[in-house]
Amino acid sequence: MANDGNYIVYHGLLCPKETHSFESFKYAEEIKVEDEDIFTVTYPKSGTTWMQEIIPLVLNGGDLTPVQTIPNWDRVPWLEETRAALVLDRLPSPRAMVSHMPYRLMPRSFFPSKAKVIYVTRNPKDVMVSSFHFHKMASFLDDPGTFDEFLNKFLSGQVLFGKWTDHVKSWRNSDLGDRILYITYEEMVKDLRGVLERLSRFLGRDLSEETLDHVANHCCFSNMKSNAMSNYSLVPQEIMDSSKSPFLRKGVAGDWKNHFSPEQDFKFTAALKEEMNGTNIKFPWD
Ligand code: PPS
Repeated sequence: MANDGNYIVYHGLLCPKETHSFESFKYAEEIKVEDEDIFTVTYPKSGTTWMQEIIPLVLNGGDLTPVQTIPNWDRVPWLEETRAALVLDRLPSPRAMVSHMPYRLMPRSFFPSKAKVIYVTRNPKDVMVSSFHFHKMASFLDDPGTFDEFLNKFLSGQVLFGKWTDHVKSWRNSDLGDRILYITYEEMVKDLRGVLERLSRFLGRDLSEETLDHVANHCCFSNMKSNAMSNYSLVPQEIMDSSKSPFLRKGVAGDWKNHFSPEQDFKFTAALKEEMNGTNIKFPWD
């Protein structure tokens, strides 16, 4: 592990010092994972906050109390962040957590456990766009530079949690069998109700039609954007400045088309195709 300005480097991955420390990674490595634990794992900017809203509602039959009273970072905390040590032990069972960890860096006791994983993937072009705007509003991250400069950093993995392709391959190739459910952000945008049905089956919750409608309605972009427990407005402006770019920014699939030039699109597509070559992993945007 090393220090690099705003970041610490953990197993070659850049992570913000604002929220991560060497101790927090050690804590994550050593936590005792329970069989009932539920991890939502994402590469940054792929739908983490959305799942922090959805999972508690699916688990508790649509009761809005936690999502209206507990900030998302304490409601469904990050496994690897410094707050984990303060809040994980106080979570109700089953514990729901989020993580940006690649598969190999999950807690040691995760592998032999029966804990479940929901892995959310998003079109990497939209991930990059979302991340570019996030770097402009978050004072604890380096300035992203120009869009072209940031694109080069993204492709070379000099961004938070490393290369998108490494992250996705690590989880897509995991041997977790029916312990893992794969979802895409794009499916959530297109058919949140259908995703909720899959999720509730996966988590062993039998939700009524009314409850599914109620959860889908609560978790739409506009409702989450106005929920102070989920929109990061509780974070001081000097740390996250929503006047530069709101955290819940656009919430759509395909915004990359408003940012990429044809040359950038060509370069990005070619680089990813090469890295994903031979994996048989297919996505709705391919
Ligand atoms: S982070 O920093 O890794 O936790 O970010 P993450 O939450 O994974 O990703 C942020 C993007 O998810 C969008 N988002 C949503 N989209 C649609 N509907 C809902 N309800 C929703 N909630 C969060 C958020 O707007 C970010 O995407 P962009 O493209 O920047 O809008």
